[in-house]
Amino acid sequence: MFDFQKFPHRRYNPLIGEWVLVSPHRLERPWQGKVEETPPDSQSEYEPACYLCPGTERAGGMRNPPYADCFVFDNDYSALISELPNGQLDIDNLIIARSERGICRVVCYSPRHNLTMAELDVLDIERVVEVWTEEFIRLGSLDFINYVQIFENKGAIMGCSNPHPHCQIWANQAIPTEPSREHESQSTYYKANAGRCLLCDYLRIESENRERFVFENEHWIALVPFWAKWPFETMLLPRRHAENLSILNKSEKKSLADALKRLTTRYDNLFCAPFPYTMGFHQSPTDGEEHIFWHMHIHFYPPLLRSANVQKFMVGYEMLANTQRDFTPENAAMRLREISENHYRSTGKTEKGSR
Ligand code: H2U
Ligand code: ZN
Repeated sequence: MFDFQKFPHRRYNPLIGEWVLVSPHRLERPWQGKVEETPPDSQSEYEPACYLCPGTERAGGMRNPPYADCFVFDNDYSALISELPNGQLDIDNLIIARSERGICRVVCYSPRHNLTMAELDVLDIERVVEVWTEEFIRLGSLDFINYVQIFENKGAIMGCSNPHPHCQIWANQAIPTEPSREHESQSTYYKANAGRCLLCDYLRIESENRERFVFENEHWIALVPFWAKWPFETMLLPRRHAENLSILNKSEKKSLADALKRLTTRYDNLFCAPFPYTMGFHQSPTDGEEHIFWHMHIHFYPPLLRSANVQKFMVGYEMLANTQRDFTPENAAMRLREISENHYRSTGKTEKGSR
């Protein structure tokens, strides 16, 4: 019997058709590389210099209203523009380009500058889920918007420009690369398996021994996917087959807010520090077609490896060959499962900056 917890092997990611190399035998590799500075924990509730706080001025002279819960606005530095002429370039099928229309939005989760998702009240997160849903429906219904990407960068090492709790929404004409790969895989699986859903089937297998489950609530399951490439990568999946946010009922949305709070709290507690990540939804396209094979989900891709200040780099072999990890996804799931759901900042523990 091959021991997958001990020896090198490759795992297949059926959602995007990629492999990850798992090397559990080299777990205790010494580290003399980059050490992140842990950011100070002592920001105030309101920062007059923050362009996302209520009442402050943004770039370009716009002033934020004195908002009380969520606040959404058009990104002042949008990567996409809604009104554009059509442009096409194709030279011998090798030099190819197309004009791209779209809209970029910024969503502030809360007027309070120094809170993260983990520290918001579940009721506040419910409001965020409501706003995501409204934005998804409104942007998705525009005729030139075929995909709505909701994502959050948290932490300076993930490129987040401001600790004020916020996310972004980029909505555009083309289906971007990652969702498009998932789209193809789920569609192909559905056709090849008499109309069964790839992720419903995956959840059924994972539910048998739950070794990669982190936790579950009434409507959502948080797990480390079998093919996780980031050390503590997780996925949040609705138990019920739902293509996108617009299909979720009230109880499923409440349950999602609960799951988001619990997962982000576990992350912060893992190294007793604000846990950086890129988080985002993958949902069915909004191109007006039927996408019954789509099972929505949320990915969390956190870069931390073994402490608040040692991160994993996706370089070298990862850039040139395929992604690789040392400790197994089962091991990561076990560690996340064992962690408390009471936030460390509320229990009086101090940050650990050490390795
Ligand atoms: P990130 O921290 O995830 O990059 O998000 C902040 C976004 O806020 C970023 O996309 C926008 C930036 O363009 N922004 C404004 O729209 N107005 C501002 O005054 C500053 C930043
Ligand atoms: Zn702020």
